[in-house]
Amino acid sequence: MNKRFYITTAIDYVNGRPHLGHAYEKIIADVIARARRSLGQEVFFLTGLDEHGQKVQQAAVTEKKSPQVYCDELAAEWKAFAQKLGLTNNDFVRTTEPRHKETVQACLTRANDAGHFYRKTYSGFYSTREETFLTEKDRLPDGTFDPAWGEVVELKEDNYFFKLGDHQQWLMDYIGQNPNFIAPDYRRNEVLGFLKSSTLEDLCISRPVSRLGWGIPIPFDPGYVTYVWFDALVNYISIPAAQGDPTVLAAIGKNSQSTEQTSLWPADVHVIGKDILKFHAVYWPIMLKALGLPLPKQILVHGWWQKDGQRISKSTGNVVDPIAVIDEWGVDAFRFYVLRELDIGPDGNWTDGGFRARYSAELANGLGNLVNRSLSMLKRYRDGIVPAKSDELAGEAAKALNETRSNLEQNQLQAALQSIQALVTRANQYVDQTAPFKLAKDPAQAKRLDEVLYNLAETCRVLAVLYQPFLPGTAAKIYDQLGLGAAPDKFSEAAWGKLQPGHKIGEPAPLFPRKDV
Ligand code: ME8
Repeated sequence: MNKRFYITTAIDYVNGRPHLGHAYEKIIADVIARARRSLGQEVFFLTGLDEHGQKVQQAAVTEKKSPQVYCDELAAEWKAFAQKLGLTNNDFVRTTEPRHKETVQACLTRANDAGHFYRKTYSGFYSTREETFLTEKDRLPDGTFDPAWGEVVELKEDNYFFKLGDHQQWLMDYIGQNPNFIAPDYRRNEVLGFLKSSTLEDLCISRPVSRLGWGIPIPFDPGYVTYVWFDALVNYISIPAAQGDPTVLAAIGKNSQSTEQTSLWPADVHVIGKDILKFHAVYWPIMLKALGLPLPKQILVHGWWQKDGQRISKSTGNVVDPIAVIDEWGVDAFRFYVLRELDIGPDGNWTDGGFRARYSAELANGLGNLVNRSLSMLKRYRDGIVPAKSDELAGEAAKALNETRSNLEQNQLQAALQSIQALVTRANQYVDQTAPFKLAKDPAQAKRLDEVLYNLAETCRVLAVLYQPFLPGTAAKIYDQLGLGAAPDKFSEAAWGKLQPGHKIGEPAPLFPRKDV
């Protein structure tokens, strides 16, 4: 049984509406998943929803619905959203599903039996909005708490705590010895800095049922439910357990209920946003260590989008609605823009003008124009029949292929797009330099025209394969217009010279209609 390349995203809070940030993260993961498949790996891509907690409970009460009905309705919208983005996830986890809850409870039992938890009385301040306990360190200089915490209440209650502090030195050593564990580098340094400068406080992992009913019951104390993060993070192993992953099943002491065994754990990449870095790079590794499980290979941390230089916010109306953009411009244009504009790491800024400018310059006039004029000329001058092979652009195509492969293997998606675009630019230049429309007027230049037309058609084919993880619909259209039956989803097909002389291409049609803007 081969271990599959296992990639996950953060699971979104079900009670928000899908926005640009959610879409961006899921597209990053989808492109990596598709790229790995194209490179010949077996992939398992997981995304889903985080459905427990106080906010969901409150929202359901406000709408006079049971929390489960409320979640079920919203989950349908989120699943439709995943489809709209063209995601190729292999599973979709909802934390209210029995298969997830069982694993959370098994993990709690294991960790408790191994002595990782203790119960103590907590008294102090609690932020209801963020569902978290606050300490003196969270106070502002004037003694109050930041309004971002929402209502802060004083509490005195018994809870279960997870001994994080015992593992601080181990975690620092691990991060130090595994430079690729947290990417990009500056996020790794941020975690190391935090671990070096502060002592980890033990993590409260429970909430009394009397205060929060909408959660997973703690198996060894029915008076409590699990704190949301201990529930949410476990999705990364609960789905492998449900898929029969032997490593996870052995760690939680369960037998496979699935007929098939799929080896997934450890995850290869957890794609997450910068705000949840501490949960993934500090709490999660320690939870895994307590369960005797290996750590994920990489936590890949992306930045946050703003719109017009301001925080995206429902209350101020400063939002980008991915569905509206996709309906107007197509899903590939949306996928292209977010990955081309923003590297994985820094924060980005969406402007409608910036989106239109890239659409027009890079998609309509760049790739779209190249494919359309190349195939239209082949159709017009050679009746759509591919002429004899020629390899004038083979060197440039090979360069794009090698650079793209290397970038994809390192999850450098923006750099991969730049390498591919360099080939588009070169091929458009080649059209201008060789002027096939002039060659066509001179019968003595027939052989030269054949060469040019072959180079252009073959470059379009190579581009379809290279772009496929990013622009799956467009890549399929290019193959279709080339009259090629198979899907352009195998990277090895990007090798030069696979387009056969004598083959008849299909009908050219614009890929990215120009818009008057
Ligand atoms: O944090 N730009 O859920 P969530 C880019 N349920 N990314 C953004 C963003 C923005 N403006 N806003 C949010 C949660 N995100 C938890 C996760 S994982 C076990 C549990 C990203 O719906 C954010 O950084 O608030 C996170 O990675 C993801 O969207 C889900 O955020």
